[in-house]
Amino acid sequence: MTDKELKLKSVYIRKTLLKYIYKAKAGHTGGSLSCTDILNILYNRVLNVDPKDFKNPNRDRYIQSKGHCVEALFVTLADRGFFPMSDLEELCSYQSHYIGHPTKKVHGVEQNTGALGHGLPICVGEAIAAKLDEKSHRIFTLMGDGELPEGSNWEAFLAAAHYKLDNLYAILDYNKQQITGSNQEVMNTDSVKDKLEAFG
Ligand SMILES: Cc1ncc(C[n+]2csc(CCOP(=O)(O)OP(=O)(O)O)c2C)c(N)n1
Ligand SMILES: [Mg+2]
Repeated sequence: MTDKELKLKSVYIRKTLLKYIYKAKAGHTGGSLSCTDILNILYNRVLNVDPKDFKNPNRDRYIQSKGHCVEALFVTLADRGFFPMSDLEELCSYQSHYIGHPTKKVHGVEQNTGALGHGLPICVGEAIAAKLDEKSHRIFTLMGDGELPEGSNWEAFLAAAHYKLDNLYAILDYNKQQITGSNQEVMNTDSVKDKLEAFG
């Protein structure tokens, strides 16, 4: 896929997720729009995953820690062929698997997430397991900057550095906002860069 095609796909993903959030009258609009480019590039440039062979033990793992932004994930997965896009017509409807947070009942979702602060710790476990099994697949997580106040993340950062987990990729969607206001107002985490460097 060319850079231009990738850019156009981001536009398509944004338009599509807005359509389904509007239809469902539920969703996390800002956070999903914020991570669309990241998901697009992960699923169309970076991750070694195959919708037809999703359980392949050698696949790369992607666990979305900012689980509330599930609409961006669902649309990206559907576009990549994990399930028909039309499935999202039932987003957030009674008894649907396409609920407001990622669940493993949806083909292509690695892990149930949504309670913030769990994606990175799970990925640290996955990364250690891959090393023990002498596997070369990679582990990715996408975190929100508003979930950094969860203490579990900082234990996970410590462990990742301690065990030298070079197979682990923690991506931070550093949009300086969270649901109830700016990070400065809700919980100041400055300077994230200095803190992460200090944690190794
Ligand atoms: C443990 C926990 N506490 C509170 C919430 C409620 N909550 C959902 S999203 C959110 C803010 C997330 O902000 P951020 O991670 O920055 O996401 P983004 O800006 O990318 O949408 C909060 C507090 C939650 N899902 N889990
Ligand atoms: Mg944020």
